[in-house]
Amino acid sequence: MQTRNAHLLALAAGILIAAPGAAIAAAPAHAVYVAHLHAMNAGVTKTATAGEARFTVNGDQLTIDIKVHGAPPDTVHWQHFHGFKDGQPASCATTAADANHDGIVDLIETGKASGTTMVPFITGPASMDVAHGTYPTADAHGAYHYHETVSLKALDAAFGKAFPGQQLDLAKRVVYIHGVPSATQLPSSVASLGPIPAQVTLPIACGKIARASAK
Ligand SMILES: [Cu+2]
Repeated sequence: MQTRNAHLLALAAGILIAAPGAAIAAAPAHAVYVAHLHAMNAGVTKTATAGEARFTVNGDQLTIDIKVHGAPPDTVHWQHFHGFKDGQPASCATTAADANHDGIVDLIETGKASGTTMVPFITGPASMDVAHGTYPTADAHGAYHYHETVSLKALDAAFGKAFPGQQLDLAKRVVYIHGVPSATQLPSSVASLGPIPAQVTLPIACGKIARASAK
């Protein structure tokens, strides 16, 4: 009986210790998050886009590293994290998301699994300028490396403005890489965002962000 009580006490103490830890976990001072990017719509790109997105939190600094290879070469690649405005966890859209059965999973069709476009990985992500930001261009071999460091406070503030009541919550988001050459022929059934050409927003890779380690 004594052992059992001691066990319960230890359990209660653990809960007490865990509670403030859980609050901190929402915005850890040091953490690494990784998304392994896998190809989508390879039937259109004729390549296998792959790579890794890595998010390193160090105090107020968030360093974003996105390494991509096998992407359509000499092409600008829009890239963002997507997620749900109500905080539910996003996942990458699969081929099952092809609602109109045109053989292509377009941006709009990713919405059910992945939510909406949230933070653009552009020069100066805190501007949150999805439509006009400067995105990376793949080289002649289809590779690029995006590297950007941003103030977490600034990005948090901009994010809260765009998505009231929401936090960055990286572990609930997915990274999308988009873009095929503008001359790529796509069926008219491939949907895009407003006036933005479908070639620009076509998803070519996705990866779910997960916490990799705590230091
Ligand atoms: Cu996107």
